Amino acid sequence: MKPKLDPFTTMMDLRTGALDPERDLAPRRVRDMTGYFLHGDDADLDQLVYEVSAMPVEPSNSELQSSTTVIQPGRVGDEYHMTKGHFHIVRDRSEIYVGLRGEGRLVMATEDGQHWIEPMLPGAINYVPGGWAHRSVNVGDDELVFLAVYVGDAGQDYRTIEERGFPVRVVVGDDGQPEVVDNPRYRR
Ligand code: S6P
Ligand code: ZN
Repeated sequence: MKPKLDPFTTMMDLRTGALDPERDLAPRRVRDMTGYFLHGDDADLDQLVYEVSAMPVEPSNSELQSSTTVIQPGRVGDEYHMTKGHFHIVRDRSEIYVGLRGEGRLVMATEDGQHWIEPMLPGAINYVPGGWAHRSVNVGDDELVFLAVYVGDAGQDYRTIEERGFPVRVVVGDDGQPEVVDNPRYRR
């Protein structure tokens, strides 16, 4: 076969996730996440929640997509900063996350309402099988940084999560530690 791409290398700062050369950077602020946090009404709309930096590769199933995500420490109401979370549009497409910095929780859920939580930390390789929606939550005082690698044609379905939410939320408990509680707004 005739190759479609020339090989290339991107340098990643293992502490900050910064890519060199810089890639497209997508910031997500509280204003971009209306409806995602249960108690988000009084939040500062300019507050930066996370940024994603993705490699420029076409979205086909013969490629691997990759990106780094940096989630700022902080909360909106009682909920820790988190990504929007999504199913893959092509539902059976899988993904791995490699933890680089900080402490997080990877919240996963199936369409029939099961949920599953894995720890995110430097050196952890989290496997997200096809069929599991995934959301990363920064429960620490530092940035949460991780590398994601996924099947090229996976695509991101945000609408299902916007409509139904995740079955659980990760909140700060009375003892100041992260706690997983049911999401009263979850719709299966
Ligand atoms: C893509 C992969 C990650 C996320 C990123 C931000 O399939 O799971 O690159 O896009 O962590 O999360 P979200 O939910 O805003 O896409
Ligand atoms: Zn994904």
